[in-house]
Amino acid sequence: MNNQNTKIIFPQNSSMFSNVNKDILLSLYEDMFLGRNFEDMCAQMYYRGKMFGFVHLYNGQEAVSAGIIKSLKNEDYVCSTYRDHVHALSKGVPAKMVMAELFGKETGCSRGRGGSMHIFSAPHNFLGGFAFIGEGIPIAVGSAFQSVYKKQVLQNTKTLSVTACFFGDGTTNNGQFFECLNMAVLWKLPIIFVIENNQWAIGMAHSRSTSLPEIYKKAQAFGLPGVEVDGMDVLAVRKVALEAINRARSGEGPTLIEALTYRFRGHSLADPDELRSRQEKNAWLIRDPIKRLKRYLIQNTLVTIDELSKLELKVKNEVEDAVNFALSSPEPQLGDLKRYLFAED
Ligand SMILES: Cc1ncc(C[n+]2csc(CCOP(=O)(O)OP(=O)(O)O)c2C)c(N)n1
Ligand SMILES: [Mg+2]
Repeated sequence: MNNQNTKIIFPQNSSMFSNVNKDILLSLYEDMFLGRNFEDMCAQMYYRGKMFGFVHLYNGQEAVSAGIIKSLKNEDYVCSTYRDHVHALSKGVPAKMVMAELFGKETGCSRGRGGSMHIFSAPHNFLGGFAFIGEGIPIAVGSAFQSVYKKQVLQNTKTLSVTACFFGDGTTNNGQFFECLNMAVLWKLPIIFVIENNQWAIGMAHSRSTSLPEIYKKAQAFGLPGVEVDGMDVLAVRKVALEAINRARSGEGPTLIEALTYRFRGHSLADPDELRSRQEKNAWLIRDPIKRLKRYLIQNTLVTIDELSKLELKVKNEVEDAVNFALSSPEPQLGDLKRYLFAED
């Protein structure tokens, strides 16, 4: 079937010997470990009937979220897709508020009205959560535009905020992608387009659906830097992220980053995942970004197994607490059915 046409591209570069301090290494590990555990817990809760609708998990892609978002500042913005839980966690939205949102509870970050595909948090500059593919790209361009406007026209900020806009390989075949690249370059916007090329768009292999499979090369037509990075290597992602963020913040304009990655689960929890070959899945599974960082940390005696075990236990407790919080939280009131449709004074 599709598998015969699927070409597996593994990036050659590895950053594993770069100089990153221990606190940062641990925070990257913690963030990826939280993302993985949170998503595994979601699968459990979904199959127990605790959450409804479509739920798209992020397993396998954690190095992209951690490498990019952990390099941003609090005042920077993140715009996501329907595969959004882990992006929100990396941006600092508390696990319990994301979990409660997935349970449809009033204490969720979108007050239980959004669910899995519409995670949103104004205090964390987390712009969502969008069910339509490509829907977030113009929103992210707007976010980058307001930052420039505030600085240059209103003169009320000292530095530019950067917006990181995430989307998938399949989405790059949509029109908004090209329109937004054009505007971002034209106006030198402080934005990073992060393409998570996980090789598939539901059951459509990337190489069968696009004219030029190397997405980063499409940047050239619009005149912005296009960078390909190993999306299973958090330190490699972090390195290109920092360069792109510096560029954006100093007013030099946008960068396109194509992170080569893979999702370890089906497209959504409703997908039996029968289209991708076992051979292809295994080839990517051995490149698991979390195990890879762990190996690197231990082999280079940067941390002890004890330190990592403590961190892992802390994260597992955080995810347990998130479930208990979501379970014990109230449902939205029926009388509030129409609330939040419009802004309140
Ligand atoms: C405008 C629009 N068209 C079609 C869909 C149906 N759809 C949902 S996910 C998806 C594939 C997207 O693949 P990709 O961008 O690679 O993201 P991934 O799921 O791999 O993270 C499609 C076509 C949609 N949600 N929105
Ligand atoms: Mg994809």
